[in-house]
Amino acid sequence: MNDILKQRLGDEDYNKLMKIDNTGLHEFIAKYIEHCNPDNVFICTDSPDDIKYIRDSAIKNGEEIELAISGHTIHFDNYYDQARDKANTLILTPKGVKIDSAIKTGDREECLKEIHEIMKDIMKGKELYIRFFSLGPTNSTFSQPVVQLTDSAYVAHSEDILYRQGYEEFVRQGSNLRFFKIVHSAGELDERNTSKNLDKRRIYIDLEDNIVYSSNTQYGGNTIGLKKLSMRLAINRGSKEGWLTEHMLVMGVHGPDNRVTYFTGAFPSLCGKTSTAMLDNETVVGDDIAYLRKIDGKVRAVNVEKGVFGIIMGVNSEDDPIIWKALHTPTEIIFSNILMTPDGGVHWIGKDGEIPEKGINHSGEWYPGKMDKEGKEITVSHRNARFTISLENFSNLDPALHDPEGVEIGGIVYGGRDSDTWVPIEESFDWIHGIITKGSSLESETTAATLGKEGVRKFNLMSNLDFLSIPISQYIQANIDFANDLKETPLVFSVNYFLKNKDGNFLNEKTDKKVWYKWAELRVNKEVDAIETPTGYIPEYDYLKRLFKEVLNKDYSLRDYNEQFKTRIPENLAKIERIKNIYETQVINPPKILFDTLEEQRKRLIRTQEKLGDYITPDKFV
Ligand code: SPV
Ligand code: MN
Repeated sequence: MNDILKQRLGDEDYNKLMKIDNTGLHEFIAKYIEHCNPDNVFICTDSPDDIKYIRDSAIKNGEEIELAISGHTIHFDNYYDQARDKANTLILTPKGVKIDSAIKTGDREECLKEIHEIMKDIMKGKELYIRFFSLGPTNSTFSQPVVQLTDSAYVAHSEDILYRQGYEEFVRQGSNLRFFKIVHSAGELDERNTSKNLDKRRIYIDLEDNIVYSSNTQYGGNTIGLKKLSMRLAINRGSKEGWLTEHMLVMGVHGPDNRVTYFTGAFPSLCGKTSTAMLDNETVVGDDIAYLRKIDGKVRAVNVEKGVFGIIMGVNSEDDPIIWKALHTPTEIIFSNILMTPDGGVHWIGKDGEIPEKGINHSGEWYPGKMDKEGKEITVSHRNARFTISLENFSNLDPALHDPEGVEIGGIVYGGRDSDTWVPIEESFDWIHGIITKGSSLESETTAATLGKEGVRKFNLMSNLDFLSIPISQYIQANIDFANDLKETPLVFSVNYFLKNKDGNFLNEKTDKKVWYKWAELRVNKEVDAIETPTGYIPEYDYLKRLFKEVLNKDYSLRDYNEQFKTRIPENLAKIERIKNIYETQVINPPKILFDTLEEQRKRLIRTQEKLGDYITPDKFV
């Protein structure tokens, strides 16, 4: 093994690697250097020179193009490689092991054979970049070290913006290291430097060896090893060790007298997660992935990342002032799959200003009205186009981002796209009621952005279904058990920004959510009463009215309140039936407490319906 490394690395990189005293790491690296067979290997120690080398390589390789503003670059993924590839992302399981049908699995032995065939000599003619990172803050019980092998300088560069550097941590821990391993290759590239062999795009997650393989793709969600790839490994590891990996934002909600109460929030993609994390009167710790642990009887959470890989569609100066400002600052930003204009400017769907007449986007040379091979009009940017930027560029960054202890969590929020059932905000009766009737019952409606019919509800428990690497029942049980022996249990809320009236118009304005979090913050601190309904606790009108005035300088009418906060019994009953049906037919061995909790809620709803009818305004419960 040492011979291979000496021979393939050259003196300088060999010495860099040997500073990390870990034979398992050396063996792993030697194995994949031999197997993938790159022309060069670069070991990144996170020194400014090494970081610059990676950044420069992305431009030299043509994976990124420099834009007019200093530090800004643009990257394009293949036109057909614009999102997470759910069909080819498999959790590898040993023969005979059955997991819920909602989690895609592959036979471990066969898939390992297949991916190794695909990756044989895949890096020929290319350079392999080897990088070390820490998921979560360094020097912390939360830290999970990761080694990334990739032949994409774009991926290695993105990770520099999004994750905490870890070479020093690897050196420090040496033989004690326990780390996740990622092997990625973009595969052969076409004339635009995008992955060419998309038919051989694979993302295979091997829980047994804690390795993720990713081939023939560049889109970040398939390739940035520390994001959704490591997330699946972490869900598995945490479930065995009593901590949680969640698809959650972390934010500081600011209460009276400079009090800050931290919340986590889970929302499916395109349901307001980033815009919630970015509320301009609160502070952001993270916008995508959180680890939660019990420390001294309290729940504490960290942001696994330190940057944002955010959706850019719709970002404009009025709705997203903080993001807008950051995106116009000369700082390190990678835009992906938007339009680059001839003068090195950029444009995307929903940006302020006119759509340019020409430029280059994810489809190549672009002009308004351009059609793709399928006869579909190509928009100025892809709907899933993104920006990659470090959180330090946001004016609402919370100072606790890098705290090794994480932040103490007072409340957990679950939200989806729901036009007719859940009220804008509601607190559950207790932890189990919240985990079952809110988290485990989360659904979200499809939008015009995705293929197929609009408004179809999709089940997505805890908004984490795409990333589960363990059976659903085990995941729910881990969430339930998480509250055992806590001295202080976070309150669990549901939110719904997407309620509509009969005419299909939204019942709330985008900014109303600011009020819901202020109310939740007061609830966590036991400073405000609430109204008990069959589905949970909701705000009182008088108090909300006050908050609307204070926070938004808006007069909140009783009519709006009643329309938004009435309990919709038929819709809630229908939802319980849907959720019960999913657990009965699609989930192996769901915990009994799930059905019991749903049944209790059903009975409360029926009793109320008999007394008060189908649609009940809050005053009837007082
Ligand atoms: C999401 O889709 O939930 C994302 C982007 O955060 S991705 O990296 O593709 O997962
Ligand atoms: Mn996400």
